[in-house]
This record gives sequence, structure tokens and C-alpha cells, in this order.
Amino acid sequence: MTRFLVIGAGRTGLALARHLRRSGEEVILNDRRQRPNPELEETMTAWGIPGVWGQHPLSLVEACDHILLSPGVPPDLPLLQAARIRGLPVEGELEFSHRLLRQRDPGARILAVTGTNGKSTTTDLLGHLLRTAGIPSKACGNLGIPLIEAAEEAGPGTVYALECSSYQLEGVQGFRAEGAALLNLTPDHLARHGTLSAYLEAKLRVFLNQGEGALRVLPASRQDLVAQIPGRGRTCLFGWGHPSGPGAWCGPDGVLRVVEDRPEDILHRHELRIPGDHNVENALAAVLLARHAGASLESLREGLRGYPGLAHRIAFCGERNGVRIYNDSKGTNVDATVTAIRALPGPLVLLLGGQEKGSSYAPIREALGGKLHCAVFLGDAIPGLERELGTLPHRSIPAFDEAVRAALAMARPGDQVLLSPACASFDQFENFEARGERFEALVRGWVQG
Ligand code: UMA
Repeated sequence: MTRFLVIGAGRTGLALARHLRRSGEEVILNDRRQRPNPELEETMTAWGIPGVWGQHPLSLVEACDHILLSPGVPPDLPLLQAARIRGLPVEGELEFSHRLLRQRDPGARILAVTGTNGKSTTTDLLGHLLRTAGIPSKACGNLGIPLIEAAEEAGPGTVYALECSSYQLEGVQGFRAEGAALLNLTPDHLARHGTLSAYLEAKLRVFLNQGEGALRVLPASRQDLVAQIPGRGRTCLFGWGHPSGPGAWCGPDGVLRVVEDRPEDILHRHELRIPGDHNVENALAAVLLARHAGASLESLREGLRGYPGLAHRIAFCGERNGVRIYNDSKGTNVDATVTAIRALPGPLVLLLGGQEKGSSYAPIREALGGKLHCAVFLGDAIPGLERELGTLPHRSIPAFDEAVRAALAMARPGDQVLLSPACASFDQFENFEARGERFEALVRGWVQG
């Protein structure tokens, strides 16, 4: 029996610990939190998993033979350095779960998606396209379902649409995906990775160990990366303009096409329910991966037409008198709000605010250009929003419900009402999901008159 130490008692750590217990292994969960919440404590007791709380003591090295890290745990903790000196294996969750999956199901295929933005939507869309094509599949990973959990539920021969974060990819050695896509790359998570090149290096590990039959998908704008990519996959590009080789393209006529031997039309971008140029790019990347798994063009058309998008991400949630309403409660930072603004044609009634995150709102003014009908500032962020965006047409209404009702009331036919707060939700809600659900409930009431 191996004695495992799992560091990080979040969703991933708990899934790993449960899996190990099920397989008859010993496992200790360790977390820097002072104590588990009652629900977690109950689960751990039921599964016979002891916990060490409050720090990552060096003495734990004596108590285990193998260490597994949850994605949010940095690989340079002193405890891990001590473990490496002693020769103990230290692995991230993705490396471990991948190896286990390959052992259990040699017919499994992995289609991995990484990038700075759009990973979750692309992975979820890919899962939807595979299902529409009748291919047994699971969408999982950074999306919210750890690979190990998905693998336990899946039958043999499943295709895994796997969202991979840089945290998960950092340090993988044996990981291999039959198809992998890098969507885009802008600076993020620099506190963990140190430099942009270290972040890029982590992301490019998504292509590690790919053989000649594997597919690698890159944005046409980043062909420069081909030289840096490990593995030997077949490269397909996605992007804008006339097709310039194998890949998927959105032409000047707005038609999405896939190019294998010759260009074939898929559909017009207006037929997508997910708005914005960024979602056209996500769709192109998902199409290439789904084709690689065997999805027909007809099933791709049907899947793309029917895909509603992820909840709380620029999600269309109602229309009345020519006013269309979108929930982007997941837009908890300025970058996300800028993306949502760019995705909609305007005029916009824009709900902004909540708990401040400390970054400048200036990019929002720039993204709005001439699109704004009126902004509604809400929550704790009102003073900051007024300071930076106060010269825009706006009203300030602290309470969420009242702010939403005012936004709906002031919208004119042709407007879009967009909740994309650029702020966390914690001043008035438990999380962004609760904020989005409240918004959609208010919108439903208004749509029904
Ligand atoms: N912890 C420690 N020591 C540390 C750091 C964290 O003990 O030094 C503990 C925390 O106290 C906490 C636990 O680790 O109790 C949390 O573990 P985790 O951060 O690995 O989070 P999980 O709940 O397991 O969720 C992770 C991903 N989180 C991160 O990568 C930070 C989730 O992605 C993912 O959905 C989930 O696994 C399932 O795969 C979230 C995320 O924010 C959405 N990802 C980042 C992103 O998308 O930008 C990378």
C-alpha cells in the first residue's frame, strides 16, 4: 500500500483522495486553511481521510511515499523541496490522473484545450459538439470537474474534452493529448509563473508527447509558436480571412469554413448563439478538435446552431420590445467586461459594480467607444466607478435589484442590457452564480411583463 499525501483540500484534492481510498490506498489531505468546513469534515470522516490543517509542515515528508498537488498549490513549497531531496515522487493532479486514465482505458482519447481566455467555453462547446455527433464524451478539467472524477464516471473509449490551465500543465511529463488546442495567450497568472515565457512554456506542454497522428491547433496569428512546440502533431490553424491552409477560418463574408482537402462551408457566424469575435475563434478551434474525433460536418452545424453558451458568460437571457438582455455575471474583472462589451453591437445599458478588485476601469471607457446608452453603477464599487467613469452617462443605485430594474426600465428598443460587473459579487451575493441567477430571475419577471 502506498501512503499518499494530497495537498490542497478543494474540489480536486478531495476527488483525488476519494479515488485513492476507493483503490485501497492510505491518504492524508493537507491544506493551509485553518480547518475544514463541516461538510468537508463529514466527507473526510466518512471516507477515512485524515487531515492536516493550517500549514504545510516539513514533517509530513516522513508520513508519505508519494505527493499529489492540487492545481492551485505552487510546486515550490518548502515541503515539496524537502520531499524531492528525499527522492519522493511529487506530481500534479493532471499528470497523475492522466496516467491512471491511460492505464484503465487504453481506448480513451483526450482533446485538450488551453489558452488565456475562452478555455471553458471552447471545452464546453467541444463536449456539446461531440455529444451532438453521438460520440461518447465528457467535458472536464479546469472547467470544474477534475479529470479523475470524469474518468470514474465514463465508460471505455470516451473522448475527454479537457480544459487545461497553466497550473495543471506546469511540470507534466507523460501527459499526452490526441488533439490539443492553444486558443490565445496574454499575460496572466504571472505571480505563479514568474515570467510570460514560463507561462507560455507551461501552456505549450499541452502538446507534449504528441505523435504523428495527433492534432495540434493554433491561432493563425501565432504561427511563430510552431517552432517552440514539443511533439510531432499535424498542425491546423484557425483564424480570420481567406483560408491559408488546413484549418478553420471565418471569411470576410462571415462564413465559418473548415479546410481539409478543400474548403467546406459550415455556417454563417450569425447562426451562432454565442456572440462576439472571440466566440467565433472558440467555435473554430472546437470544430477542428471535434472533426479530429470524427464529428461530421452536418453534426457540427447542428451542434453550433444549438449551443447556448456557458451560464453567466454573455448568456442571452431574454427579450422584450426589441430589448435583448445578457447575463455576464462571470465578468468579474475589467478584461472580461471589455470582452463582453466588444461582443455586443450596442447601444448598451451596462450594469457595472459589486465588490472592487482594485484595477483601473479605464479600459471599459475605451471599449465602449460610442456604444453606451447609459451605465448603471451598483454596489460597493460606486465611488471607484464614479471617480473613473463618472463622466459617462450613468446612474448610481447601490442595491442590486433596484439597479437591475432601473436598467431594464431605461432600455429603448434596439438596446442590449448587459450585466458585466467588472467586480466580484461578494458585497451582495455568495458568488457570481448567485448574482447571475438573481439577475435572470428579475429579467424573467420583466419579460413576462
Ligand atoms: N491551498 C493550499 N496551499 C496552497 C494553495 C492552496 O493548501 O499553497 C488549498 C486552498 O486552501 C484550498 C485548496 O488548496 O482549500 C484549493 O485547491 P485548488 O486551488 O487547486 O482548487 P480546486 O478547488 O481543486 O479547483 C481546481 C482549479 N483551481 C485552481 O486552479 C486555482 C479550478 O479552476 C478547477 O475548476 C478545479 O480544480 C477542477 O479541475 C478554477 C480556476 O480559477 C476555476 N482556475 C484558474 C483559471 O482558470 O485561471 C487556473
